[in-house]
Amino acid sequence: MTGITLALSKGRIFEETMPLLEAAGIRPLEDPESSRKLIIPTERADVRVLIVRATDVPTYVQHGAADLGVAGRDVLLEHGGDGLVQPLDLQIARCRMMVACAEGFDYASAVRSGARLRVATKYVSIAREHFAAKGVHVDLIKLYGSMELAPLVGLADVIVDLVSTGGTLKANKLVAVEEVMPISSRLVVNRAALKLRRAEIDPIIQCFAGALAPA
Ligand code: PRT
Ligand code: MG
Repeated sequence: MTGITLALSKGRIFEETMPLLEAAGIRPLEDPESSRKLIIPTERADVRVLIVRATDVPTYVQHGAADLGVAGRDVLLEHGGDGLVQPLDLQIARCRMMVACAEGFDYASAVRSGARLRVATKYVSIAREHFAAKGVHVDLIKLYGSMELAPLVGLADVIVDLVSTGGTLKANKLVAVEEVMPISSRLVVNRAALKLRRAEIDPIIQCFAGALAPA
């Protein structure tokens, strides 16, 4: 098959990737927010965009259903990154992975006490590694959303979640107590495609690189 297929998620990643696509001369012909189409053609006849869930981007690229994609560092760490090359940190969709708890919870002494900590999160791998590195024993509780609820109803002592403005934590009377890592989105490329079709794929990576704001 010829042509380039790019996997993107709707919302902030699509919006923040748009200027980089422009730089590569790739203008999608429909807006994924209003269109129900999942395969969106672009002004370049040789490039199409797949609209997938943010957490599914690495899977499409790993299996070669898409050649390139844009995914958060959070999503890539949870996926594991098999079969993917990550040539660029695009510095978009930035936020921080944080440990947070209820306002009244004494996180520091809970950690010091050595008692097991109940941690609710969608990011089980990232949380496991974080607490293992600190030598804190945890019971991980996997959730798929609305993590903020867990400490409020006694499901967990703390959550590990993404924070950008802090508005969601504040609205639920939670406080961030520790940074796990800064998060931004990366360009990901199928490893085999990059080897076999470097002549087609390299120019796109170069256009993205050139369009990044100087650090
Ligand atoms: O929404 P959906 O369930 O379809 O998928 P998704 O949440 O995985 O996708 P999307 O588009 O919301 O997020 C895509 C990527 O954006 C993530 O993988 C992150 O790398 C990045 N990103 C940047 C964020 C945020 N900022 C962010 N604030 N992803 C999620 N959030 C959520 C956070 O989980 C929390 O619920 O926003 C809430 C906190 O926001 P503040 O502003 O109140 O702090
Ligand atoms: Mg979301």
